[in-house]
Amino acid sequence: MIRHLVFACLIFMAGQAYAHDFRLADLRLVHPFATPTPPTAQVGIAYVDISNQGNTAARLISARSHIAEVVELHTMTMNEGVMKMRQVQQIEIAANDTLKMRSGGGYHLMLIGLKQPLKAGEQFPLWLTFEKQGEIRIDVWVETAQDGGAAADAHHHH
Ligand SMILES: [Cu+2]
Repeated sequence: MIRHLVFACLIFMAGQAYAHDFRLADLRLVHPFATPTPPTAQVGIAYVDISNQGNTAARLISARSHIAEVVELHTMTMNEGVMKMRQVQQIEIAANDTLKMRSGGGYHLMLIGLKQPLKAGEQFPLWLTFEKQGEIRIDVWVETAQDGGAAADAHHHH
């Protein structure tokens, strides 16, 4: 019971005071969002910008959420006009650098085996594990790629 209360307060404070970003050691996780899916979709995609304020590279090595059977780290590339997605074992963020995830290419988190559709305006928790920094829970907002990208960009400018 007490543990639940503490947890609820932390989420409340994070949501209220800092709009939408999360800290883990030298890492800042900025405005995680996922795009809405049609009712019968089996997969969804989440994005989160990761700022590494440390002096060594950081590595995201896994992700999970109750909302999907598995969450894979993916990259997407265009090859002769054809979009190609593949799983990667890790996503590296260089020292003192920011990795931005956006729709249309590059890294993203693939939610496979969605247990419910992602509806605009809702949120869900996602756990990220980093090689050295360990695990963190973040709250992912469901919104369009355009809104999510714009909101994430705005976080980097203050
Ligand atoms: Cu993918």
